[in-house]
Amino acid sequence: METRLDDVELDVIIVGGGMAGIAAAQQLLQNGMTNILVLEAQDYLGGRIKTINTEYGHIDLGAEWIHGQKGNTLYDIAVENRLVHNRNQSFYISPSSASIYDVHEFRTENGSLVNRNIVCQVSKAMEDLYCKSINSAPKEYQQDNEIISEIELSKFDKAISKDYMTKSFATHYSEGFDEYLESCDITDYDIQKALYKWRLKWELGDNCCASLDDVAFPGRYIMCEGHGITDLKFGFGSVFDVLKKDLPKQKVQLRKPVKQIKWKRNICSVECFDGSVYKSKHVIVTVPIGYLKNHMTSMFCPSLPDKKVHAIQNIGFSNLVKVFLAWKKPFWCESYSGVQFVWTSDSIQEQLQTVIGKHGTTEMLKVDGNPWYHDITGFERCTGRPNVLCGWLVGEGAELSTTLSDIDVSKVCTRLLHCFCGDENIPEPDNIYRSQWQSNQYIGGGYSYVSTRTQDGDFEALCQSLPSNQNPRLLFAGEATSFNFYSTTHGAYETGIRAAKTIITLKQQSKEPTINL
Ligand code: 6YU
Repeated sequence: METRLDDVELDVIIVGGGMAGIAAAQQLLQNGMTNILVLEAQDYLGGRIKTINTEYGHIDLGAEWIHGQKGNTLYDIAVENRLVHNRNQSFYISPSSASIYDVHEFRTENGSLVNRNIVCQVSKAMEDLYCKSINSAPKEYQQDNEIISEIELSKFDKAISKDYMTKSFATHYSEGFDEYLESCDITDYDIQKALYKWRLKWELGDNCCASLDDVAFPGRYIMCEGHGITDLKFGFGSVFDVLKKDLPKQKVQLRKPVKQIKWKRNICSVECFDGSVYKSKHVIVTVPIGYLKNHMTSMFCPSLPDKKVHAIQNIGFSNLVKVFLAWKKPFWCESYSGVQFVWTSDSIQEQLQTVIGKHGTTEMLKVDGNPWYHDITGFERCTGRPNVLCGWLVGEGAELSTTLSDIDVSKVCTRLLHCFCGDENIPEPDNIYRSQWQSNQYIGGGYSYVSTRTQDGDFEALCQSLPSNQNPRLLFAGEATSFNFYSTTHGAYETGIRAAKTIITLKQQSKEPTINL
């Protein structure tokens, strides 16, 4: 007779089968801890890594690139498995990053091309503003790339000084840019300001936030050395596949949303929404911070300590939408890499309204009175997929667009391309693929950022195991619990390894104390 997993006592249950969860599982298995189970709410593993294969090639609805190289294990895995695109190939297109200024066209809503010198000038001013502040950061902010243990985390939290991060991203940039503008040629003033506004939108996307007023500057994020963006031949799913390939099927249960975790005993009990109950010595929680924000009250018994609740509430977590448009036949030429939308006035609104109105759908231009499409930063080519353009919908627009249909979004995007490219003949795309992370009840948004609401001690409280770091029954992992690499897949990976190592070390030391309640 087969053993039912809900009858046995497990060593570790991992809640969530994204990057952090699978990294933890892999680490435990490699260290001989095989009595484990991953409970994943959805019908696939990967979480915010979701590569779909289409007739136009792969589409990454979530994570797409590896950020940084040196010290980034995911980069090493990708290289070892020959998954990385060769930058020197003629068809390689530099993907979206702050340096897209070098390759993309910047156009205004009238279709006019913005002078490249001005584009580069503004780009440099913005980069200088960013670097100036990073370089003045206290040393304690800079953790090396080594994975640290749960117990040592508090050491880093002490580095968070209120004086250092009270400024928001918005304030930092607006003060600095005003100063920069004063030194500029007055004739370029309007276009420089318009480019600056474009850059702020790009930052909304990079930070995945609804407002830059809420983002603490400069945050704690550190880029691993090497290229900031590594493009993958078959999408991010291919890197994830390498990690999950040694995970035996019976160690994973899909479609198993966890309802409640009872954690204040020697043995934790994990109850799923389908009524099944599993027991284990340790539970590693890797669900996204968006899910925790919405469910932390009912998910834990006893409730989480107030400090942890506040830390979860104070983390920034908002939305970002990727819009992929695909044509059977591209309308662009081989050397084209993309177009960025630089808005100089609102006049296009009327034009858009008239043209789209002919199809009887003008209401799609404004959701709740807001022109959501202003928050599309532009469209860019995707390496290896010659018929696809990818656009980024950021900030409030990302949130507003979730109520629109694919057809409506596709029509508005086509109209934007007509205006900004100055070409009325651009056909409507044959297909559209859109990420919808915010409306996914198990994710709830894009990725985390350090908010200006963050208080001293929040990071430590967020990561702290319960009932204590010395007796870790309930452990926390996932991208938001990475000190320097939050928001990324390698950050998530590192936290999964960290949680697993904590348990492995305890087991090796046979130091699993009993709690008597
Ligand atoms: C990266 C990139 N990238 C684009 C977009 C998004 C993200 N990221 P998971 O959510 O994966 O797993 C948790 C699981 O838990 C999940 O499967 C749930 O179903 C499950 N679950 C929930 N509730 C449950 C329950 N009750 N029971 C059981 N299971 C439950 N990262 O490295 N490169 O290109 C991008 C991008 C649109 C949405 C990204 C990128 C972020 C990563 O996707 C993300 O961090 C990890 O996958 C998370 O893994 P996890 O395991 O923690 O959670 C200055 C400064 C600013 C800093 N910014 C710098 C970098 C900006 C990053 N740029 C990203 C850009 C893109 C394109």
